[in-house]
Amino acid sequence: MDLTGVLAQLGCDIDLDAPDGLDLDSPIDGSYLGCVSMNSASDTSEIIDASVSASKAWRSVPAPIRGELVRQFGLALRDNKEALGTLVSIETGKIKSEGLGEVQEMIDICDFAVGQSRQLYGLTIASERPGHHMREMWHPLGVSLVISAFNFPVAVWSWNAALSLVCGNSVIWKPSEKAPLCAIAAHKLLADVIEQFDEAPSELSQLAIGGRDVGEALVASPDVDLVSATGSTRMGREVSKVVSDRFGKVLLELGGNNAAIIAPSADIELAVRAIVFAAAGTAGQRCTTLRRLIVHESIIGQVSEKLRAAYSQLRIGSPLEEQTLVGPLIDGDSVVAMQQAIDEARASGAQVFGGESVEVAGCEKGYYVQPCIIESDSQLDVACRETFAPITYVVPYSELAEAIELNNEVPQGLSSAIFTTDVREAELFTSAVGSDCGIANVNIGPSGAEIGGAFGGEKETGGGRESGSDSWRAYMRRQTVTVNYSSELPLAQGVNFDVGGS
Ligand code: UN1
Repeated sequence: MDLTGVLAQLGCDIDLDAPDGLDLDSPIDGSYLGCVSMNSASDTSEIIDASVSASKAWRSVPAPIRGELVRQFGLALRDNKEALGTLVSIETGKIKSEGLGEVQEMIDICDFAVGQSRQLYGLTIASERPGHHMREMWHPLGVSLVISAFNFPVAVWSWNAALSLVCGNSVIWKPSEKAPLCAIAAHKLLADVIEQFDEAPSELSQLAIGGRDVGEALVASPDVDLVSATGSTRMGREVSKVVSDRFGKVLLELGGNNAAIIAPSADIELAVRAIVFAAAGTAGQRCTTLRRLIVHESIIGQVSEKLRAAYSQLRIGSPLEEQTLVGPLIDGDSVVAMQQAIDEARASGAQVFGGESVEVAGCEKGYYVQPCIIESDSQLDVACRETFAPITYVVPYSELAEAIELNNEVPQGLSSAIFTTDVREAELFTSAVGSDCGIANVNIGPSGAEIGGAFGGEKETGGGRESGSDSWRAYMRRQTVTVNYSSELPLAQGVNFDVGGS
C-alpha cells in the first residue's frame, strides 16, 4: 500500500504530520496513515465570503463556457483515474474495480454536465394579455455547499459540483472526516483546472475539512444558498431544520433500506448474481445496497441455498488484491453496529448465516466481516433500520401485493427491485401502486445506478434528486418573466384599474 506514491502521482503534497488534525487509520490493515490538518469553525466565514464573491463573477460567465471548465475537469479525471481510484481504495477500503468505477462515475457526470451547460432550458408560456409574452428563466443560485459521505468519497461531490458549476454557482465541499485524503486529491484536480481557466475566479471551488462544528457553521450561514447533503437520516434531519429555518434550499440524499422481490417466474441464476453484488458489494456500504430480500414462498428454499453457496465463495480480503470481492468495513464502529443488528435478529428467532469477523492474513487489524444472510418468517424490526454493513434479511411472501407492502413498509425510500419475467408483475411494481422508492428496477439489483437518471428517494431518504435527468434545476432559481411589447397596459384576470384623468 503505497499512499505516498499515490499522493505524489496525484500531485498532492499533503502534510501527513499535522499538529491537532484529523488522525487517519487505514480500514485495510488498521495502520496509521497520518494526521491531516483541519479547518476550524472560525475559518468558515472567510471561506463563505470568498465563495460569495466567486459566485458573483461566475454567474456572468456564459453557461457553455462554464461547461468547458467541467469538460477540462473530466479530462483531468481521465488522466488520473488509476491513481485517484487507488486512493479511494486505500482510504475507504473499496475494492480496486469499485474505486476505479467511482472515478468513472465522476467522468460520466462531467460529460453529462458539459451537455447540460447548453441545455439550461426554460419554457415559453402563452400570455392571456395581447402584446405580452411570458418565459421562464433559470438563474444561478449563488453559493452551493456539498456535504459528502465516506462511502462515495469523491463521486457524490462530483455529481453536485459538476452540475452546480455549469449552473453558475460556486461550490464549497465539506467531505467526510473519514475520507479527507480523497477529497484533497480530487479537489486539487479541479482547483488546478480552475487556476488555468481565465474566466474562473480562483475561489470558485473550496474545500473545508473539519468536524461537526465546521459543518454546522457552513450550514447555518444565510450566504449558503443550497446545501446538498449526503449521509445519515439523522444528519439530514438536523441540516434540513437549520436550512429550512432560514429558507435556504436543501437537496438531501439520506439513508436507504432497499429491497428486492424475487417472483416465482424470475430467472433465479440471474437474480442470485445480481443479489450478491447488490448485497455484498462495497461491503454493504452503499446507500443503494440491497438490505432486504422478499422471496416467493415457492422458491425461497432454492434461492436461499444458492445464495448461501454464493456467499461462501465470496473472496474477502485486502481491496488492493485483484481477486478480492469484499473489502473491509470503514471502521470498528461499523463492525460493532453490524454485530448488534445480528444479535438483535438472532434474539427474535431468525436464522443467521455468516456475519462473523474475518481475519485477513497481513491485514489483521482491518475491519473484515463475512457478509450475512438473516432469514425469518416475517419482516423484523431491525430490518426496518439501515445498518451500514453487509446484512441481507430474507423473508417469504405469497401474493405480490403483500411483497410490495413489505417493500414499502420501511421509513426509507431510496431504491428497490423486482426479479420477474412476468410483464404484469414488472409493470405493477413500477406503477403508482408499486414501489414507493425513487428508484425501481426490473431484473437488476437496486445498487449501481448510472448517472443519467435522477438519483435519490422519498420518505426518510430526503426527497432530493441528484445527478441526471433534470436534477440540474435544484442548483438554479426559477424566474417567471412577463414582457409587455405593446403600448397598452391590460391587466391580468381582466382587472380594471384606470385612474382616469389624462
Ligand atoms: C451512495 O451510496 O451514496 O447507485 C451513492 C449506486 C451508485 C451511487 C451510490 N451509483 O450504487
